[in-house]
Order: sequence, then C-alpha cells, then structure tokens
Amino acid sequence: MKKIEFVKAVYNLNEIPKKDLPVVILGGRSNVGKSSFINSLFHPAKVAKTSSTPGKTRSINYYLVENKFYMVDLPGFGYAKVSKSERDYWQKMIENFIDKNKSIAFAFHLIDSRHKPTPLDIQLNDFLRLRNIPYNVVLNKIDKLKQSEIAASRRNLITYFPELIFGENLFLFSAITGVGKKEIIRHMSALLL
Ligand SMILES: Nc1nc2c(ncn2[C@@H]2O[C@H](COP(=O)(O)OP(=O)(O)OP(=O)(O)O)[C@@H](O)[C@H]2O)c(=O)[nH]1
Ligand SMILES: [Mg+2]
Repeated sequence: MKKIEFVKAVYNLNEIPKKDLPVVILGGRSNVGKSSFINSLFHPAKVAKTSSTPGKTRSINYYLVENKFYMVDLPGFGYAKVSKSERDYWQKMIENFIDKNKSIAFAFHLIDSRHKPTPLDIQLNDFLRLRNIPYNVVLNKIDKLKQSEIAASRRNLITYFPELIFGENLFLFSAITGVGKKEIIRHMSALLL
C-alpha cells in the first residue's frame, strides 16, 4: 500500500507547497466521500478527517504520497447550508487553484452511485475537460446498491459523460468494502510512480 502523510491545509493560493511534484486532484460534492476515498486507498487509514456532516473539508488539503506526488482533497461543493458568499468564494478558489497549478497530473471526480450527477458535477466535468486535465470518475458508495442498480447507475452516468470508459477513466468504488481499490491504485501507479 501507498504511504501517505498530511502536508498542509491551504486557504490561500500563495500557501501552495513549493515542491515541484505531480498533483492529483480530488473533487466532488460535499459529503460524497472524498476524505474516505483517501483513507481507504492509503496508509495510515485515518489520515483524512471524515464526517457524516457535509462541508467538513473547507480547505485545499495537501497530502504527500510515497514522497512522489501530492493528492489534493478539494473542498466539497454544493453544500446548501454554507452561505452563498462562502460557496462562491470556494468555487472561485478551486477554479483559480486549478488554473494556476501547472503540476496537475489528473483528476478524480467522485460521484455518489445512488444519485444522478448534479449541475455542479456537470460544471466540474466541463471545467476539467475544457482545460484538458485527464479526468476520471469514481462512482462510489456502491456498497449501498444491488448489482442491478450498480449497472443502472453506470449506464446513467455514461448518458451524462459519454467520454467515460469503464476500467479506463471510470471506476466503481466503495470505501466500506474496498471494491475498486486495486484498480484505482494500479491506475495511479501506472501514471505517477
Ligand atoms: N456506505 C458508504 N459510505 C461512505 C463511503 N464513503 C464515504 N462514506 C460516508 O459518507 C460520509 C461522508 O464522507 P467523507 O469522506 O467525509 O466525505 P467528503 O466528500 O470528504 O465530505 P466533505 O469533506 O464534507 O466535502 C461519511 O459518513 C462516510 O462514512 C462508501 O464508500 N460507502
Ligand atoms: Mg472531506
């Protein structure tokens, strides 16, 4: 397994770590399971704070994996209880972060397999594709679905994002059962290690 350490929480773009390493960004709506994804893939398993209350991660969190690349947990979007001005602030911040960061190797966009992509998911997908950032969707929480529902969820997702190919840039995942872990680690290792 890949060793991970927390580096820092970034609140301002001038606080970004200076070391020139590839960056993997992790995006998705609030409470989708981004921090759990990090904890499930890497060791120690509780490096990222998770919560059943949405809006837990309110900073750009830098993790260093195997001293080779950064995994960056972005604040979740679309959390209704956060004020509009705070939401707008973070949205701009994430967009500026992605635009200014020349080291982004690729993105994982987490989408809850139980729900259709939201307008903000579609916006994130557009945003990343427009910038030619290699883009992967992780359809997660599949432990909550039956096999037939997983298949339906996958089909539905592809109607939104036809560029996705299962096993290539689309992964099924559960932080609870560990389904998909191996494939995702293999994918990352092939690109970064
Ligand atoms: N059943 C199930 N629950 C999950 C899974 N991944 C995350 N969760 C739960 O979803 C909730 C949110 O998880 P987090 O990892 O904190 O989500 P996040 O995307 O980091 O949330 P923010 O930091 O608020 O943006 C927690 O209650 C987790 O236990 C999964 O694969 N399966
Ligand atoms: Mg989080």
